[in-house]
Amino acid sequence: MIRVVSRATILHVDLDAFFAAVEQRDRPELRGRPVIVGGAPGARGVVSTASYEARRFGVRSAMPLRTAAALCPEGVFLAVDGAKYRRVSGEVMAILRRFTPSIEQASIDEAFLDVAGSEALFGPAEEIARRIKAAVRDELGLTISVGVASTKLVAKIASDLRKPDGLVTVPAGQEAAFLAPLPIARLWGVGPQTRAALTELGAATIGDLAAIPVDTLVRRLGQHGATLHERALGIDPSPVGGDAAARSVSHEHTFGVDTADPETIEATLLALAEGVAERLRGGRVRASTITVKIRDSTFRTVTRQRTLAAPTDLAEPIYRTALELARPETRGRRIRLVGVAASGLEEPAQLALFGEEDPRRHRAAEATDAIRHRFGDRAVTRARLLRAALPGAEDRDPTQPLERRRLGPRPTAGERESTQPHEPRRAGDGAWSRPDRARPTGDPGGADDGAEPAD
Ligand code: TTP
Ligand code: MG
Ligand code: MG
Repeated sequence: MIRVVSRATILHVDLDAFFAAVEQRDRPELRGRPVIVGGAPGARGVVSTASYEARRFGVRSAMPLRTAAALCPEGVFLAVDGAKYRRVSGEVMAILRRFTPSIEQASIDEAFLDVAGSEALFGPAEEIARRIKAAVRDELGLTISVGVASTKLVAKIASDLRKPDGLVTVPAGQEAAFLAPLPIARLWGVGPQTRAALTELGAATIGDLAAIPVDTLVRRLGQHGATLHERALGIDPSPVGGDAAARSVSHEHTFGVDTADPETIEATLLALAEGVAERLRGGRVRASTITVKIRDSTFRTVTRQRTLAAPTDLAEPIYRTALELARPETRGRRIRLVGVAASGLEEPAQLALFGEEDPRRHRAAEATDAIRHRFGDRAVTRARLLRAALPGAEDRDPTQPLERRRLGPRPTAGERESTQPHEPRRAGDGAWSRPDRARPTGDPGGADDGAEPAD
């Protein structure tokens, strides 16, 4: 195989135990103690993150707070202060921007940087990584872990390898050797179903996967098999600051009490759809793929996805689609959590390709956004939401600001079901699963690809 070996100039930066580290920084008495951010120990809801001290007790992100309290009775439980973490996140990103303009924020606490053009000024990529670590430590009192590699895929895996306060460089040409001993679950695009299929084929490590003939993988997993083969070798063509199609916007809501009431579930989906639409309009993008996430009282988590006929930034089509997707999954079940995500984002330049929706509806929606900004989210809401007494958009999902999360690319979309339990750590980008990269329009929607659950 011929391939151009590029240099290792891509950095992936990720803060260590971000929310908890901010709290420990601001409250020195918490340093060295097990800190669990997410809420009171007896509360419903889940752990956002835990300090490394708390992780020793087995506490993990997305674990129910009550489980965390049982595992770590001496833990210090703190509420999520979304506004503070967003502010600190902005400060970190500002430091990163001093080193290169080529930056792609991937979640609230991580970013990819391409420093190819900065080496003349700041030294080789690894030296830049050291400088960034020092700047974040000295100026913000936080530690980060950095991976340096020739592709985003490998840089991201590298940054996670020696946490906390890690720095791992994978020289160009050594990607496959670096990945070979690692478990396949580390790769983007290996959810529980794919993992099961690969295990059947005898692959436990990425090296095992790389050794399977591509034909075999394609026969078993379709086009996804071919992509996985490339990823196993460290090949990832996506550029830093890549296309909007790989980003998403999502909102989710955990009910105070599990509910089987269709009215409540529908009203919640509407509120979430409105929040998502508002953020799309705020980001001047439209989405072509809608995903719903449903978790029931047994913690069975399902995601369903559909590609729209035309991209949108309006609540109505998002809500309609979410409702259709959610209905079969919620009927007769007690529901704990619902989420709505929009992905396959397109910027206005691309939008000209699609028929414009009614411009008056857009103006009305934008006016609504303006009022929300002036008077708070609760000022404008529909009658049925008032009845349901739902939280405002800002309360719903404090971990998800209007940032553009980089999502692991997926080869195919379609409706799919995840297996339980929810596995947030592998995704690494927040409490919510990673919806897909948009399918090219024209690709029929709604098929179950069965290959890769969004978990
Ligand atoms: P992560 O970077 O995944 O985790 P982390 O920074 O807490 O720890 P690590 O050292 O392993 O990187 O997520 C960043 C923040 O996002 C995290 O501090 C809290 C929030 N988050 C959630 O709210 N829920 C989740 O399930 C996850 C994974 C993160
Ligand atoms: Mg982190
Ligand atoms: Mg992160």
